[in-house]
Amino acid sequence: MAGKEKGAAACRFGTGPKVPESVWDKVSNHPCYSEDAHYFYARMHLPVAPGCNMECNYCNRLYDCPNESRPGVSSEILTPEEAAYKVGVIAGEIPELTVVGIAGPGDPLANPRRTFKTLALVKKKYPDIRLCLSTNGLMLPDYLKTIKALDVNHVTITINMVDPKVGREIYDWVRHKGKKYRGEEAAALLLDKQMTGLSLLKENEILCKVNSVMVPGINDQHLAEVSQKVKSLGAFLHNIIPFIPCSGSKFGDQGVRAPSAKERKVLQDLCESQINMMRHCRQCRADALGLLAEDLSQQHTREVFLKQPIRYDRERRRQVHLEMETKVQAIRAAKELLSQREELKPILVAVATKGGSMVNQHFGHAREFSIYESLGKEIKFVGARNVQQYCQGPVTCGDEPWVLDKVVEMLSDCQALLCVRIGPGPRQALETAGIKVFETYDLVINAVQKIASR
Ligand code: CLF
Ligand code: SF4
Repeated sequence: MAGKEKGAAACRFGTGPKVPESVWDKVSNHPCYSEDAHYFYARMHLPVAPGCNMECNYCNRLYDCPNESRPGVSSEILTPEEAAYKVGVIAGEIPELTVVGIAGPGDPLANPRRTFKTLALVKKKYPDIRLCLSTNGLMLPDYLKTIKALDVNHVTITINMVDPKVGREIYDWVRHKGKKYRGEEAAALLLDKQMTGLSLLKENEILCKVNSVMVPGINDQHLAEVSQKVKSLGAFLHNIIPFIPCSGSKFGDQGVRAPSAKERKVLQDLCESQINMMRHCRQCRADALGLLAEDLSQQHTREVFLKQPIRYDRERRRQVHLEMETKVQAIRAAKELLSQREELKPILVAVATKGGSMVNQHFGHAREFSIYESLGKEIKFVGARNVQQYCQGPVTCGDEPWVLDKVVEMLSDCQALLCVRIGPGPRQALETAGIKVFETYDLVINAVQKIASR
């Protein structure tokens, strides 16, 4: 659908290199593979894969909290039939849904029967939906033919190391074909399967994104090497995600800390010279649903969706996608215009946004700020930072000053903040910290450009 008609601007990945049109067609409405698409198109994870064939020292799948957003967490496990039914209901209710992925809460390929049955049902019943998988890669070479036959065009492999000596610190054990491996042997086996799987994906023209969990003191100094290696084997995109400390995981219990947003950005900037870098990941739950920046999973539980009728309407969905495509094109046109203007001041800007690539949210309502960087003639999205919502309503707003302190600290490396409205208290706190505040309602690109040109 998208991408056929446009010239050079349409074939760029974010601010990165151009990609061939055949690849562009696969990414243009995938919210994870295209930064522009993530403002408009939704994804849904189907939690059908509970088991795993290895133990990562950063993982704890036993803990479930509906308010927690991180991989491995799901409030329920669905059968393949329930999952396919849910796709029918949600694709009707949220026509912006373009991608259905299986990402756990265990590993999809450690649950092959449930995973492939689900994918086959969705492919048969809802052919305009893209299929996506996220795996540790251990069984990828074994199941590649099945993945290809099911038209799964996007596969993510989590690759945290390309050296078993680093790997032995990350993985407790790996179970492969009935045998359990530990230490360096386990890491070497996993690495071999991941590298083979990645090469096979490339050979079969299946787009591969590599996720790497950045763990300070364990693999943070090693991930540039990982980036280089996966690029050489044909990965399309690299996504460096921060370790989230959680009790019950080995690293969490040992007190290993999360990397700061600034440390992560330094690493992403370093790796971006060699590979397309994903910066808009929200580390979704295994039952996530909606735009990446929102999660509607708790509103669409089994109890709710099984009582709803399927209203999947392919023609209506096509119309909605055409409207979305027009909006995506407007953003690309604004980016293209930038390249014809004067150099911008290099600044970091925090934006309060509810989506649509617009400055369209009050400061006090933001649960995350999108961070944009102007550099040369480009403005790029460099990450989303979660905060506690400052204003919970007119009666209690401002009652907890430490919330504001935390927000200011989180944005301390930014020179400006854009929002629709802000009260005098927060404005003063931000400006005292050297963050200029601008109230506006505009396309983010245009608003940042105005500040960076002043
Ligand atoms: Fe899901 Fe992953 Fe497919 Fe996207 S998520 S399986 S590629 S449809 Fe996306 Fe979520 Fe980040 Fe994953 S924001 S955690 S990268
Ligand atoms: Fe957890 Fe995924 Fe590692 Fe399995 S592969 S232990 S589900 S993080």
